[in-house]
Amino acid sequence: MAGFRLEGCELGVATAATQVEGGDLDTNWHRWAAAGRIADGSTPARAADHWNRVAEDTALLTELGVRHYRMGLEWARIEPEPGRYDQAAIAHYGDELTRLRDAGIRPLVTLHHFSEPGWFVDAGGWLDRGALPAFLRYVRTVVAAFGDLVGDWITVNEPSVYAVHAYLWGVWPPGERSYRRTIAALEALCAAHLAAYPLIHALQPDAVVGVAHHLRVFAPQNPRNPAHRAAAVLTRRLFQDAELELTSTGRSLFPVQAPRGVRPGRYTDVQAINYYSRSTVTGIGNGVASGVDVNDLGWEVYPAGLTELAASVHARYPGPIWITENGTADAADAFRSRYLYEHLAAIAASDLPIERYYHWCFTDNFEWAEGEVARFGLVHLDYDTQQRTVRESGRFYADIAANGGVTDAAHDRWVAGRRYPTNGGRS
Ligand code: IFM
Repeated sequence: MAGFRLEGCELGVATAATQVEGGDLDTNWHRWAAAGRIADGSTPARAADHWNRVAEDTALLTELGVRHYRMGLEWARIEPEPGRYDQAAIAHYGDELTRLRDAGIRPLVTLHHFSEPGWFVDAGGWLDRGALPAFLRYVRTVVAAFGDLVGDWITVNEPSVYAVHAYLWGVWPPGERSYRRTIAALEALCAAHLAAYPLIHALQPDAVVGVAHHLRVFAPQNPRNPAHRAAAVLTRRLFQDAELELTSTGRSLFPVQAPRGVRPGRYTDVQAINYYSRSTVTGIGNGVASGVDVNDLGWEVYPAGLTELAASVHARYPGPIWITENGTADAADAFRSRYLYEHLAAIAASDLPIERYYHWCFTDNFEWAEGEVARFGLVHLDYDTQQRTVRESGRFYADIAANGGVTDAAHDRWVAGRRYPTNGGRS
């Protein structure tokens, strides 16, 4: 059985503002790039120039036949100075959202996806007392402006990824290495969600609101080694379980504390999962087993993990699930179709309420500290000319969207014979 139907799960693609829009802005990431901290020397000022190509990109989304588009808002565009809202930027996003709706594509809007204005950074970022009121002011403005065009919101993207890269490993802005401040940043981002959730509902009672969690399978490198097993449990707790519990229920789970005044309750309308890979650990960290299938960034390809994690989330927090990101870095487009096939097949075979799947990414884009080299797009981007070309995997995705699943013919054309590279140990 090569083909399958994808019942009850609608398809979309995902992006984030800083990764696709381009523009010479003052954000934490533009500053980080100016400081020479991007591996390939690129900057988000170029990206996919999406800000100037909304009409072309909406037409491309229509060509792919997707029903959903996850996009981010660039806070620094909307509020370039504290309390000053740029009406032209707001109108620009309003125009984009209108175009999407006119094209029959439902937007899912992310309010914070790793990037923030320079003035917010200067004030101390998420560790400053003023961070939460500033974020809520921005959220109120945005929801009031776009509430008639948007009903689905992600408040914060991958809080633990942001906290760990920025405050523990020091590889993202602000480049700190402090466990204490990592936990404080994680708590601040969770607090931002816990406060934004009721605010959005007060403005828009029918809104669907969630946090996009980056979930990985954490496996002990040697399952017989108790230290490795303990490391897997601890890493999972720090990296995902504490964040999930706090943002879903308002309850503390060591090592994160609920903010004062937050009552336990329901704080998400949907469990939003970003899934890419499995990590093999020996301590607190993020390793990769050897002899496994990997992508261009060396991340293990482990399709079963998607539904393993979704089932584990669903057992704790029943309700609808959206896969708000899933994809792979594959510059040659050699195995992306197989990756798509295997992850969607896992969804099709499960009885979990996975209502939506957003592939990451729509086009190639600026991949944070890695820059432009990591190519996640269904659509290839020539950064110099900004020419977009739908990859074969993009054509496969369009075929899946058109047929409500993978046909045998599509499997033969796009999947059969495609192989992942391995990281050694077996061919
Ligand atoms: O590009 C990122 C995205 O911003 C957040 N989730 C993971 C993606 C791939 O690394």
